[in-house]
Amino acid sequence: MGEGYKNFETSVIHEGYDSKDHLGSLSTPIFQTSTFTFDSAEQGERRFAGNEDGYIYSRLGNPTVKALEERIAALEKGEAGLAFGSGMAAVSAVLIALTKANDHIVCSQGLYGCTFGLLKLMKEKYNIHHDFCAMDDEQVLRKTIQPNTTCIYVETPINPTMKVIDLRMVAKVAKEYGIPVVVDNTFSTPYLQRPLELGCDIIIHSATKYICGHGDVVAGLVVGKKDFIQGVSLTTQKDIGGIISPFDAWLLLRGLKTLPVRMDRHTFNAEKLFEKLKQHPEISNVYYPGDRTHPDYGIVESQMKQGGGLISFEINGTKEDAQKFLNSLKLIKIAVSLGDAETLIQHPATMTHSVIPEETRLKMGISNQLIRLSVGLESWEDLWDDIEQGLATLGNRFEIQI
Ligand code: LCS
Repeated sequence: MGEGYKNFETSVIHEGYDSKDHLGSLSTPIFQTSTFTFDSAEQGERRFAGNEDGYIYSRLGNPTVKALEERIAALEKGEAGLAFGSGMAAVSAVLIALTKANDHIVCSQGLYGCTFGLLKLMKEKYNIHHDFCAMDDEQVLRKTIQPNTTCIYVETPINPTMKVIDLRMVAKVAKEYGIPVVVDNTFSTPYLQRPLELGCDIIIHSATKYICGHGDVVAGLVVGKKDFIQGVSLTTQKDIGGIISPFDAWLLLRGLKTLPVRMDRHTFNAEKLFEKLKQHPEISNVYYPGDRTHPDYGIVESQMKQGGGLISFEINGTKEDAQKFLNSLKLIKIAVSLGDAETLIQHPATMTHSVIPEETRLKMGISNQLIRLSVGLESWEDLWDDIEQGLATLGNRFEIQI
């Protein structure tokens, strides 16, 4: 469980590492090694048998990676953590660990496109079915759970629709059936939301996003009970092999140190832009968890510290209008990914969620006019100037009808 520092802002900097253990090095050393030497053949035997602590080979564990794993576990208030080479390596390791052929998964009504792709693959290859559920009604959730359901898989806020799910309610229902709740906490980070404290069981992150914060690493993290994490570490991670490199683990440890400061600024900027976007005539709908007028704001208030840095909105027009708006931006970059210092914008229907068949995608609330904005750390005024000039290029479209 780590040192147990009282405050998050201290844990992000100190958990999982003590300079006294490393010749006083303030920064965590990068153990850039594939393997570890044994003092004797017998020691090698003891390590492989699990009778002696110590490192063997970097796919099975590495000190730099371990510091990251201990830090994320402490931040999520979990027993243990595990780092992966991508968010999808983390998602697939967890889902494969929790299922066998012919099982069933209940999912939130909306998932990142590649998670959707993985579920499709699991269905086609192993007959592991899934059902989507809005999870806004306890009874409907109970009805969606089957005798062979082995987990509930939730994103909240959901990428990219920003819908939120009441995690306490989902955890309560799951307990009745004795099945674990997996939460993809990528959008919130443990600074804004800690699902384990709300009764959920397993956390997944695409650490590529806010945890890294600088757009230079692809990585994933999982947090959960010690036994579960050890099981994943010795099976779906060890034998499938989606591990993180020591250098990338080091970059994540560095990024984490500023997570609270960055999240406060992302949220500050997003709140400013949300207010502006809401009032603009070229925009029909704006979706932001920090929207105090939204009927689900009560859920947000009860489980999130702030609304975060992501906003989605619908252009009052067509897919082509949405693309024209993106093309007109000068400061904001057209790119998938999120959580970076740079503000990024993308069109989910043709980019991150394009693998989802149109009918299912529309049911999830991902229209052809929907745009996702990952609000960065720049001056919000400069960002708004850019958005405003971009929206102005769409002007006068309705004049013909007057
Ligand atoms: N979970 C969520 C909620 C995500 O948004 C992503 C990636 C993943 C898992 C997978 O993580 P990765 O393997 O990329 O580290 N989301 C992306 C997005 O919205 N734009 O680009 C990638």
